[in-house]
Amino acid sequence: MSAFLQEIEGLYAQAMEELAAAQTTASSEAWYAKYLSRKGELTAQLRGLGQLPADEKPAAGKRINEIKNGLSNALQARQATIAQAEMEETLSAEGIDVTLPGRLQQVGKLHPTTVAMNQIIDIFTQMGFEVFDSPEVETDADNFELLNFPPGHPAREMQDSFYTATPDVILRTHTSPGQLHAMRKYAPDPLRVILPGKCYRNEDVTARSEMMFYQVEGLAVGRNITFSDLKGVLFNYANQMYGEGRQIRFRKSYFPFTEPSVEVDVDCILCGGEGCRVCKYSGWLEILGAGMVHPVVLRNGGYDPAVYSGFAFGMGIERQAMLKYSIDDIRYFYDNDARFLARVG
Ligand code: FA5
Repeated sequence: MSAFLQEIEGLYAQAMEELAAAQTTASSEAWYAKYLSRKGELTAQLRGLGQLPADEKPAAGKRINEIKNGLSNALQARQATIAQAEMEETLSAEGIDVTLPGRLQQVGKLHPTTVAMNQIIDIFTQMGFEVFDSPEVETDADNFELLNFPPGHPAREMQDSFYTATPDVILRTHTSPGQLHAMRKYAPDPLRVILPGKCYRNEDVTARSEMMFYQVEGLAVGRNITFSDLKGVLFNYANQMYGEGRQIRFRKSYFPFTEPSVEVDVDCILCGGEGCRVCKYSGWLEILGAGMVHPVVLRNGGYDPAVYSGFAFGMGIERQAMLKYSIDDIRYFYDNDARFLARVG
């Protein structure tokens, strides 16, 4: 064997030995730079090929190419082994068990108030009610006075208001001022609307009461509307919302804008009517106020009370959701606890 071939065989053996000792990606790359790169030792040998006597060149050239291919293949195999070992080391250091199933992606849900509100809207729109938008900021006149609460009227005490910096402009305490907006738009035509939205009251926050809550108002005005129509609509609503056979009861009540006025209760589904914290141990949960639209309000809305009559109702959405989903404290609704939000819907 020529001296040249002896030298490159020695280089080959040495390179293979060093490659077998390389333990990291970085050391395998250094090995590549040392032997196979353009400035590497094997490339330098290739350049020396030109100096060989002509009869040695073919055999030497062939052997150098074989060695180069052998080293390239060996490098590829070594790097695959190193990458596998490095991955295993990282995985065991991070304590990941790759055989465990992956984590499910959390999908967002509608807020329980929105779920209940959509159900209520669906039930009433099926009965022919149209959704009517009305503002959250109202004048004292529309929130109270034109609904038959004169200034200083004791019924105003039922709804402590949040005032704005503008005199006589308040955050609405109920959705009832929307009745006036709807009547002004439709009078003298008949109307059947529901008005969903936020209300604000300066109240102590308890398990049953929030300072900000949602109501849905209902209003129907026409020539022959009677209290029986109101009862029929509310029975139908309660059966669809809470299931057939639900108990509801009408209690006489007072609102300045309806006459006669009632409050409607559903039997408490948290305690089955036996009495609990939510129903204040009465077995019943008040869900809405209702009545026949007061003649003064009809007139303020643009209808002649001698010709037209109407009924109205207003219900609290969170209270309905509490009943339907067995939620025993209204404060959960706006605490933003994702566990609560995931419960409904
Ligand atoms: C009213 O607000 C009347 N506007 C309802 C009405 C409309 C009567 C049309 C007649 C005709 P009341 O203050 O009772 O009434 O409230 C109605 C419903 O809103 C209550 O039954 C309750 O479900 C809900 N609600 C009232 N205050 C709060 C509160 N602080 N937090 C949560 N829900 C409340």
